[in-house]
Amino acid sequence: MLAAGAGLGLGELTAALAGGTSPVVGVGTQLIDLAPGPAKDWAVKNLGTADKPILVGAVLLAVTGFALLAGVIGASKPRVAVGMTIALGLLAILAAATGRTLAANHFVQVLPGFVTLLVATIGMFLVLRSLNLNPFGGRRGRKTAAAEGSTRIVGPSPTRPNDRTADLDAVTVGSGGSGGSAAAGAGGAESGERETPAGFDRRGFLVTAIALGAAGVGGLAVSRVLPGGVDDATRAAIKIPAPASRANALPAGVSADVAGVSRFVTPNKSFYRVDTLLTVPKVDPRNWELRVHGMVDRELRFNLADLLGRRLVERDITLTCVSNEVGGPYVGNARWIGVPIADILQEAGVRAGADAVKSTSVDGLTIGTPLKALADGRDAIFAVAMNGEPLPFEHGFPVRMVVPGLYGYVSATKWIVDFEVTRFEDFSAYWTDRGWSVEAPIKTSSRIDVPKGFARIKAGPAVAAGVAWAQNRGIAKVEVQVDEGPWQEATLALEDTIDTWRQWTLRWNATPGNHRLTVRATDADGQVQTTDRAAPRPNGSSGLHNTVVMVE
Ligand SMILES: Nc1nc2c(c(=O)[nH]1)N[C@H]1C(S)=C(S)[C@@H](COP(=O)(O)O)O[C@H]1N2
Ligand SMILES: [Mo]
Repeated sequence: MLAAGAGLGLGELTAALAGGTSPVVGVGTQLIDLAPGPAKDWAVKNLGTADKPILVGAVLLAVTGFALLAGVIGASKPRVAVGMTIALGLLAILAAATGRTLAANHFVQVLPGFVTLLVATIGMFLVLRSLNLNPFGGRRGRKTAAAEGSTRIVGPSPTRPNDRTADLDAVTVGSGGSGGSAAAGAGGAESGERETPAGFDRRGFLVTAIALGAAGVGGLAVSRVLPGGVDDATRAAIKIPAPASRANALPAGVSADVAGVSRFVTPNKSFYRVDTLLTVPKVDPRNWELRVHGMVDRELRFNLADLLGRRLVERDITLTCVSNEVGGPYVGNARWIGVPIADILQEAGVRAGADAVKSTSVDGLTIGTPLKALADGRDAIFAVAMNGEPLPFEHGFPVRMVVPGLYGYVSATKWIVDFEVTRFEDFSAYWTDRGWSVEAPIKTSSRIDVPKGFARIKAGPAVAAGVAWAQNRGIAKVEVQVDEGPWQEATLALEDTIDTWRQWTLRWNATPGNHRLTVRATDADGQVQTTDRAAPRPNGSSGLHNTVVMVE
């Protein structure tokens, strides 16, 4: 048990430090994969979310039993015990090598199993040797000669200075302080050893046992308190399969050719970020799982490999934060790849009466989304990639929701782990508890990027440009007003999709003096952006963006 414990402890530590499959989780996952359907259904139904710890506990129990058996057999057949230990290690390696794997590097994948094999085997060998059951020596171990003259080892014995047991007891005597207690200690040791086999290396056994115990407990403890999470190389190495349905190639005409206007595709590095976390979760994709449950006919669970193996779609979708002030920066457009949420809902089978989804991120934050927005044909997805790479950690790696037309706080759950079909009346989400609306479709909005506020420009022909968005409806028209003049229709850049923002430009004749430019958009439903000023809370800012320029 000491040998197996040390192997598992250091195996877990390796998994935590280097990545790769944890021996216990690897074997457990294989058991899940190999379990027949009815057994899985039973576990899901009767054990619920406790199924994971129960499975891990069962694996540990089995390992303990196996190790115990190896130990008992080892007393008479030490080689068999070493063989059984090797078999245990090989099982860990086999589970890692054949399990669902996301690591690009197979060596790292099996490294923890290999460490378990090595440490457990060496540990078993050392324990056996210290018990004078050297599995490879035909003759007795190194202590035999020293013990030969006596059928048992006695206490402190100045006549045998080479005996390590004697040394140990000599130290006990020396540090005992009073002769009485030292004598008692030595006497106890003496009586305790009457039954031990000839050549039993007590100190060797103790040192080995303590070392193996420390390796097991220490390795396990350290692996649990390590900061955890994966490094960026692991994230970047995940291969996103080619989507079954590609986004349209971007026509050059989606970008207004004006310096200073927002880039049509927002680079990941400059994409706005809104969440409640001080440290970005670095979810290990090997341990990640999404649970789909609630008012469904079938509870479903997906790991990342499962999702990557499904039908993927690639879509350009503009995200907006409800906290964005008029003219503010919390809007960005990216090319996402993901699994259509509608596919998953259909597979799970939504029960009558459900009207919402409560999704939960790895940090426990909850978001409520109207069910109809996930199943009305729009491209709501479980996104796995953003602008050609796996999701950046800050943007929800490994999987987040993206729903065109809804503000992020009611739809864009990053680091998602739980997806529960339910009813709005049965829960309240994180932001709803903080004074934001339960439902929040994105308001038709527009922004002036050029000129910047209070810019100085030369009199004469000038250009204004910016972006407008009304995701899931589309932008039909953008107009600009100079001072109190008539609304002038801006030139719209090509539309990518109705779910993306749209760029606009207006050429105007700048006359000396200060001028105010105001912009308004009309969505494809014909709704003109409202002039009513509203603060972001509770369901998004409204009102028209304007910019003052100084013309010289
Ligand atoms: N887990 C989690 N997901 C979250 C949030 C959060 O705080 N935690 N914020 C939401 C909000 S308010 C917005 S606007 C978007 C922002 O996504 P981004 O940071 O990738 O731009 O994520 C949404 N998803
Ligand atoms: Mo947001």
